[in-house]
Amino acid sequence: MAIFSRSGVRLWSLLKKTSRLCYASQHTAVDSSQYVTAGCPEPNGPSLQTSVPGPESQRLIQELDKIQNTGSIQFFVDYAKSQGNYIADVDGNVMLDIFTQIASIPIGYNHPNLLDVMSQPENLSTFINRPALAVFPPKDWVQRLKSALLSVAPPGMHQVQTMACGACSIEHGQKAMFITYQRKKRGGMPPSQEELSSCLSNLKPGCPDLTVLSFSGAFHGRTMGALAVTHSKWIHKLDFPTPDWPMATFPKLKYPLHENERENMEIENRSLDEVRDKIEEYNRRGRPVVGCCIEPIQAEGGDNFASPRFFQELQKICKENEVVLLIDEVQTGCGSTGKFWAHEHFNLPESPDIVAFSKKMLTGGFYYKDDLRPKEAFRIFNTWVGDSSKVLLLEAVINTIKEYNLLDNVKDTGKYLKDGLHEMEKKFPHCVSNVRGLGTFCSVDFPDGLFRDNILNKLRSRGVHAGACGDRSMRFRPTLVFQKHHADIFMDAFEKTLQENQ
Ligand code: PSZ
Repeated sequence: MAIFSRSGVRLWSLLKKTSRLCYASQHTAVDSSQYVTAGCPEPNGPSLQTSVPGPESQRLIQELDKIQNTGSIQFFVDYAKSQGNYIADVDGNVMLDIFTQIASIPIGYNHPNLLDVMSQPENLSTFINRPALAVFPPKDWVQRLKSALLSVAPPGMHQVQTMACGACSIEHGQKAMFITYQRKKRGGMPPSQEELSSCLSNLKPGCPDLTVLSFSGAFHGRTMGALAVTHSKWIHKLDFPTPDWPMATFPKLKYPLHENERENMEIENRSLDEVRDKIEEYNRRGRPVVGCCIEPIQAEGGDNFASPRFFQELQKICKENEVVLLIDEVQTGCGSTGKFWAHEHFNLPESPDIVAFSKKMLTGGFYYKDDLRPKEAFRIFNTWVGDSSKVLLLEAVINTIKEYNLLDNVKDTGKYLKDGLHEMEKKFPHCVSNVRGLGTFCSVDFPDGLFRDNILNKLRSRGVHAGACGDRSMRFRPTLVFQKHHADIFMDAFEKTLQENQ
């Protein structure tokens, strides 16, 4: 654990005091300091006072509904009282959180190492004054980028661009593809006057008809370019005039993998053939494919995996066709698969061309190969281009991952979790199927979406907050400090729930 400054001790003891006050009135005594998980004190288990959402959450939802649509809100959270793997709501309920803000909490709620960053007087100006980073960076910016982002860069990637969120990172990664393609096409010549004027009216040749290939079931974000490569659900897409860009079928593997090797290989080969065909077709139509976006594991689309061989072949096709390969690690990055980047599981002969990140990385952004670096300033640009205070926190996250060997923890806990899920699959074969995962990035399928949603609700009434993905899957997106005893708490609630529902 980091050594506290005086103000750090104050902040932390305040947080502890308030948690004790809250827990004092509960039936199940929860001593916030009883367990310490990778340096983070947390309750010894879930404890529920009301159903979720409870009366206070419902009151707040009604209040908020006067101002905005609240259809997506599950419950209101007390973030000061949430600790480690446990999320506390405004009704005094404490739940084991295996969804973690849609996979975005790296080392648990209120980890002391993060509170410590907040409490260092020399860091305060970074939190208070949000800079326009591409114009007026703070004096320690280069050092911070090196000690945080570049220290975990995928091998062979030395350039990094921060951004605010995941979609924004994908969007600007695509711009890097387009800029590079056009620069090469011009062969070192500057853009013509016609290009400069036509681009202002969204017309050719300044706005060329370039395309980016993506996959069925993909999710890359909701801004226009990111949405054009997203194909998971209509709710993201309907009514928006996204361009007609090529889409290939993402392989849908059959489980268990070892019993379906030949068929899975054929499924993947069909996808790869489609990729080749789409590139050829769009190139022929004068709408060149300049980039390809893919998630290492399709998350929103239902936790769909493909083999390392598939990704190796895809990279080969991209290289043969001079297509820039963007691997979207927004949900998979930062350790939850047991390696820092999920694509490290694929043994690619060389790094992808662009790797996008956000969520657990706390800042959005992307790494890219030198060739994709824009020659002119202001081409990949906006006001904030990220947030330097998030990079400060990220540095503490990365140090904590190293300090507590959290990647090893993820591998160990992930194996334990997956073994437990296989047990459930054996015990309840009509309910649970397709157990899959890397590290703790695991998931299971249920017979249909209704069944799944019912299981998630019942789990929540047992104090476990889990998430859905795809049509009928439940996904595990715990923190990197999720351990075997947390997996036991989940498995106990899961088994009881399945017993009721079989
Ligand atoms: O409904 C939504 O907008 C959701 S639910 C989960 C996400 C978005 N995930 C975000 C995401 C992602 O999982 C991948 C693989 N790529 C890009 C994004 C977009 O990130 P944000 O949401 O930060 O723009």
